[in-house]
Amino acid sequence: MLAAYMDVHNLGSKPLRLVSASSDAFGMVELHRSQLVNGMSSMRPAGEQTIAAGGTLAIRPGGLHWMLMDGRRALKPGDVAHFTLHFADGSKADVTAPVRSSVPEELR
Ligand SMILES: [Cu+2]
Repeated sequence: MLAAYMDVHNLGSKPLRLVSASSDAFGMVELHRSQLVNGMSSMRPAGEQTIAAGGTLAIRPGGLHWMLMDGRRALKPGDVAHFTLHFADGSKADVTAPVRSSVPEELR
């Protein structure tokens, strides 16, 4: 199972609404939220997220993750995957993410 993690900073002066993401490497990218229910980890679609002006949306283990589905090519550590974040105001942000076999220490 593959997931993507990142911090999304809103450097603007207005709230930003993160609507979706797309990728060259995956047919479907969905924002999920992990939660503990009766000691069992589960996840569900998180929906759109609003990032306050100057704020940061942390997409990190234990909270939010991009669920990566419908892989279009084989990925191995050292490869990169490209993502485009789509915002409600029509703006986009390009993200290049290194492929790793486990979550790096600085994101835990
Ligand atoms: Cu998930």
